[in-house]
Amino acid sequence: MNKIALVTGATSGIGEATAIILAKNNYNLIITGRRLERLNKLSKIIQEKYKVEVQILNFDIRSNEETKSAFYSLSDSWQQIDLLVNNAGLASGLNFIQDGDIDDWEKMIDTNVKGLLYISRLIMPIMIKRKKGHIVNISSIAGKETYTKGNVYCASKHAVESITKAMRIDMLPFGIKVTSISPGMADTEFSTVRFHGDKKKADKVYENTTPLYANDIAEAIEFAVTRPKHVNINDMLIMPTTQADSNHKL
Ligand code: NDP
Ligand code: 8X3
Repeated sequence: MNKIALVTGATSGIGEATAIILAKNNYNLIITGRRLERLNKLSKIIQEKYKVEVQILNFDIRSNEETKSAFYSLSDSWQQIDLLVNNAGLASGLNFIQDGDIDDWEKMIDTNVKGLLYISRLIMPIMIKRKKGHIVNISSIAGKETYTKGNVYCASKHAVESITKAMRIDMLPFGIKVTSISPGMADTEFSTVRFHGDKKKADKVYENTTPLYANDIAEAIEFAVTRPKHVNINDMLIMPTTQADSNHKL
């Protein structure tokens, strides 16, 4: 029987690349996000190419009600999730904290922190009951450092780091693995979303440099989830060769 992985935010970037690499590793997949057309397209590609089964959950992870009703729409056998990849997340805006937009702050905290908690709260008890499972949380270099104008995004990813450590401690008795993956600059839709759809401004972030690509992070996740039962990868910080830290980039 194939294992089951649920990947949040699989409609683009790191989540999409992760869903594909997990399908290559014979996982049956539950893919989530708000853009249904993209989920349908990805599901079709994955099923045709990798011959695994796919379920789509189309919901906004900022809503606990939507998250619960999407999750409980799964059959009992699909709820037996072996791997949860908490990837859905975003930066919204890039302003000094004193000029911050409250709507941007709420989007980031509600998605990156509360959304991650909502879906995890549904799946952790199932993993505990089965005494197995693996949770991979996508943090960031922004969860380890704070940079100019990064304020609330960095705070949300610092929270992810802390939640990851808490999960590892509280689920230690049940044999559940918990991994944190922290990418540096990766060329996805991330900057377009951060700049509220301004693609020109987003493209400038990746101009004249060689950033990470989504697949680089998917490969790191693949490594973490294919270790033997007795090995847990606690933490991976993955940077482009052109970036030393948040403040030093070529
Ligand atoms: P993308 O913008 O390409 O992908 C973000 C994904 O999150 C999309 O699938 C989006 O789906 C989903 N998402 C966002 N908001 C919601 C929501 N309210 N409900 C459900 N799903 C949502 O960016 P990345 O692939 O780069 O980002 C993935 C993760 O990686 C994020 O957590 C990000 O913080 C982190 N990260 C990114 C880095 C980068 O430089 N790119 C570096 C470090 C970390 P949809 O819009 O369809 O709902
Ligand atoms: C995304 C990378 O450096 O923009 O988490 O915070 S960064």
